[in-house]
Amino acid sequence: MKELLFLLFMVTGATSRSNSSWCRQGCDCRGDLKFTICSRSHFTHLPNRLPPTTELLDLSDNNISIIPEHSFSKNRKLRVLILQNNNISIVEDGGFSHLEFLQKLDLSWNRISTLTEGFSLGLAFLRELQLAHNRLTSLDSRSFMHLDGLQRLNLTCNGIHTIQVRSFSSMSTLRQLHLQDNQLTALRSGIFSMLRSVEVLNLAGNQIRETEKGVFKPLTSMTLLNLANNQLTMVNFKTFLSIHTYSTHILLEGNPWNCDCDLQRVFRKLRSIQRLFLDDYYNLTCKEPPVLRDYRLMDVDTELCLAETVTVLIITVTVVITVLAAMLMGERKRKKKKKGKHWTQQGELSDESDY
Ligand SMILES: *[C@@H]1O[C@H](CO)[C@@H](O)[C@H](O)[C@H]1NC(C)=O
Ligand SMILES: *[C@@H]1O[C@H](CO)[C@@H](O)[C@H](O)[C@H]1NC(C)=O
Ligand SMILES: *[C@@H]1O[C@H](CO)[C@@H](O)[C@H](O)[C@H]1NC(C)=O
Ligand SMILES: *[C@@H]1O[C@H](CO)[C@@H](O)[C@H](O)[C@H]1NC(C)=O
Ligand SMILES: CC(=O)N[C@H]1CO[C@H](CO)[C@@H](O)[C@@H]1O
Repeated sequence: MKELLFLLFMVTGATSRSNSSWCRQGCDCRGDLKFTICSRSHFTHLPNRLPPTTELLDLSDNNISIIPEHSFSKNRKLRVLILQNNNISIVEDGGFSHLEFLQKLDLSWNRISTLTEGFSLGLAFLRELQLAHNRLTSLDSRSFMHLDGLQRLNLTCNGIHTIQVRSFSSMSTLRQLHLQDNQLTALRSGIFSMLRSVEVLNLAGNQIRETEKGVFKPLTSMTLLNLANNQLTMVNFKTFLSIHTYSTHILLEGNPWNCDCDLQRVFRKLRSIQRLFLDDYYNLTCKEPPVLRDYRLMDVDTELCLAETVTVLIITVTVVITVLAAMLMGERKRKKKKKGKHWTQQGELSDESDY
C-alpha cells in the first residue's frame, strides 16, 4: 500500500513538474493537457498562459469581467469553453474570433446586456451557446450574425422583451431555441422566419398575450412548442393551423384563459387537427369569466356553450322562419297585385276594344 502511494506520488509529482510551466496556478491540467480546469480560482482576468493543446477550458466560478479582443489567440484548439458564473459584462468585438474549432460556449450566469456583431465573429462552427441568466433585453439582426452552424441556443432567464425580425436569420441549422423566463409580450410574425430546423421552441414563462397569425409558420420541423405560463387569454385558431409539421406537441398550461364559447370552439377545432397534440389540455384552467374562475376548461366545455348553441339555434330558426314568412307574404301580395293589375289591364284592353 505504502509503495503504491509512493509510486502515485512519484507519478503525479513528475507530471506536475514537467507540465508546471504550462499549467498556471489555480488550474488543473489533465489528459495530455487537453483538459484545463480553472474553476473557482478567484481569477479576475483571463489567464494568459494555458497549455496550447487545451481542447476543454473550464473557467467557471471566477470573477472575470471582460473578454478582450483577440483573447485565446494561443488556444486555437479549444472545442469547449466554459465561462459560467463569472462577472462578464463586456465581450469586446472579436473576443472569441480565434476559436474557429469551438463547439460549445457557456456564458451563462454573467452580466452580458448586449451582443454586438463582433461577439459572434469567427464562431461559424459553434454548435451550442449558453447565455442563460444574463441581462439581455433585446435581440436584433447583429446579435448572432456569424453563428451559421448553431444547433442549440439557450437564452433562458434574461430580460428579453424585443426580438427584431431577422434576429435569428443566420440560424437555419438551429434545433433548440430556449427563450423561457423572459419578458416577451407579443410574437410578431417574421421573428422566427429562418428557423426551419428548430425542433424545440420554449417560450414558457414570458408575458405573451398576442401571437400574430403567421409567426409559427416557418417552423416546419417543430415537435415541441411550449407556451405555458404566459398571459394568453384566447388563441387565434389560424396561428396554430398554420403550423405545418408532421407532428407538434403544444403546451398551454398556466395561462389566464377567458373560457368563453369562442375559446371552446377554437379548442374543439384545434383538438381535431391530427398533427397537433395539446398535451396539457386537461390542465388548462379558466381565469375569466369570473363565474368560471379556476374551473378546468374541459369541464365547462359542454354546459355553457351548449346553452349558447341552443340559443343561437333558436334565434337562427326564428329569424329564418320570420324571413320565410315575410317572403311568403310578399309573394302572395305580389301575386294578388299582379292579378289585380291583370284585371285592370284586361279592363283597359276591353276599354280599348270598346273604341
Ligand atoms: C467575486 O468577487 C466578490 C467580491 O470581491 C466575492 O465576494 C466573490 O466571492 C467572488 N466570487 C468568486 C467566484 O470568486
Ligand atoms: C464586476 O464587474 C463590474 C463592472 O462591470 C465591476 O464594477 C465589479 O467590480 C466587478 N466585480 C468583481 C467582483 O470583479
Ligand atoms: C438552459 O440554461 C439553464 C440555466 O443555466 C439550464 O438549467 C438548462 O438546463 C439549459 N437548457 C438547455 C437545454 O441547455
Ligand atoms: C397536469 O398537472 C398535474 C399537476 O400539476 C401534473 O402532474 C401533470 O404532469 C400535468 N399534465 C401535463 C400533461 O402537463
Ligand atoms: C498529466 C500530463 O498531462 N502530463 C504531460 C506532461 O507533459 C508531457 C510532455 O510535455 C506529456 O508527455 C505528459 O503527458
